[in-house]
Amino acid sequence: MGKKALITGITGQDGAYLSELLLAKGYEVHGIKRRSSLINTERIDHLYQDPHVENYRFRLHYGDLSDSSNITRIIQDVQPDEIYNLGAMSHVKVSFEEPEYTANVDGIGTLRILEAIRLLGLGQKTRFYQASTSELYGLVQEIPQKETTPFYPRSPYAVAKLYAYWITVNYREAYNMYACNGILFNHESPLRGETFVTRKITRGVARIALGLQDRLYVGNLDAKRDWGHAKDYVEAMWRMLQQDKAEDFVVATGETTSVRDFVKMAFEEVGIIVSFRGKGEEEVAVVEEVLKECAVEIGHTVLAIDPRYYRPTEVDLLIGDASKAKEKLGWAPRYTLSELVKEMMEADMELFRKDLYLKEGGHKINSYNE
Ligand code: NDP
Ligand code: GDR
Repeated sequence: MGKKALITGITGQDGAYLSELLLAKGYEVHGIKRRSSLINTERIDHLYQDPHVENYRFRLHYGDLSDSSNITRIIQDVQPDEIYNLGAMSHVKVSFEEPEYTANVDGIGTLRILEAIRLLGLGQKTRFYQASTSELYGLVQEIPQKETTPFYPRSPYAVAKLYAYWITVNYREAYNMYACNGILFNHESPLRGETFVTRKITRGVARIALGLQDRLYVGNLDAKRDWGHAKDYVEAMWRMLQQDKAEDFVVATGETTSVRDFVKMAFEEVGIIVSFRGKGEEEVAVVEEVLKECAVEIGHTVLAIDPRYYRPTEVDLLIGDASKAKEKLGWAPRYTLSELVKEMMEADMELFRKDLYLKEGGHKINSYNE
């Protein structure tokens, strides 16, 4: 019999990649999905299995991290060997608009799972992974950031995740549970949510190159992030739960890049060379050269600032030191940033070529790009 895993946030970016990984390893995978008025399983639809077939190993349960009786019942039914708590209101900017909800789901939601494991008497059976984040480091205290770097959260999201981090440590120490935090730095992919900056950029650039959009509006171009590929990062999550002893680990590439440079790289992928002009809110990106056939002209402004995307408090610089993960988990990233950008751009070009085809056929296409 393979192991059983329960994943919260299975419909998200990491949930999809982790499900693929665990199914390939022979796990029975259970996931919690929220009821939604629209179908929200697009990222995992390829994993769907007919529940009537034999050896049915991928199961979804309706649930929500704000509902403790629901969480407890699912854990009781599934009796998982491993729980990966990936569910969260994961958008930093949105957390300033929904701080209380974010605290409930991202902070107390973690407690709800830990308490369920404890009260159901699964403390010595079920291993627990908490999706902690580099956002905990917030205001720069040390460069690069590692497991011992002090935390200084800068958003309601990060403060909620700080609670989740410490309650995980506390349950490990108080009840001798196998519970650990993966302090993951930003990780992206073609499955990344459309409103996070990398995906917003690759979508916007693809649409501009195809003539579906005139200009992209973003916020702070100076922010620097340590961006890796989500596929590499879910492998680290799994490895964290296979050790003799539960510990917390930083997972990062060790390289940092500004949002501005990410923009440049994305445009370069489609043969558009841009230069940045002006400062602050007046900064724009203008086309300098066009190396491949596409729908823009030299001198055109393809990107401008919209201060609406600024955050009340920003995290300026993240760069992680994953030496501990390398040493104890044997983990290292396989993707470079260039490979990541290339994969994301190819996927978004493919996606929007379909829109172009529809538009040329006289159909209305969606232009939403927040
Ligand atoms: P996504 O935003 O892509 O996915 C979040 C998941 O959580 C979705 O499945 C979402 O469901 C679910 N969810 C949201 N609210 C609730 C709720 N109230 N109850 C149950 N489930 C809920 O995030 P990622 O996959 O990128 O990230 C996974 C986790 O890792 C998150 O906890 C995130 O905070 C954390 N993290 C992410 C990093 C990254 O760079 N990606 C870095 C470090 C940490 P629905 O589809 O219905 O919205
Ligand atoms: P982040 O990711 O806040 O690091 O959280 P995001 O991609 O949203 O922002 C990264 C940086 O880009 C700047 N930025 C913009 N961001 C967005 N979303 N939209 C814009 O238009 C824009 N312009 C500039 C931001 O100000 C920021 O500095 C992600 C999430 O996945 C969290 O759940 C996770 O914990 C952390 O990564 C690690």
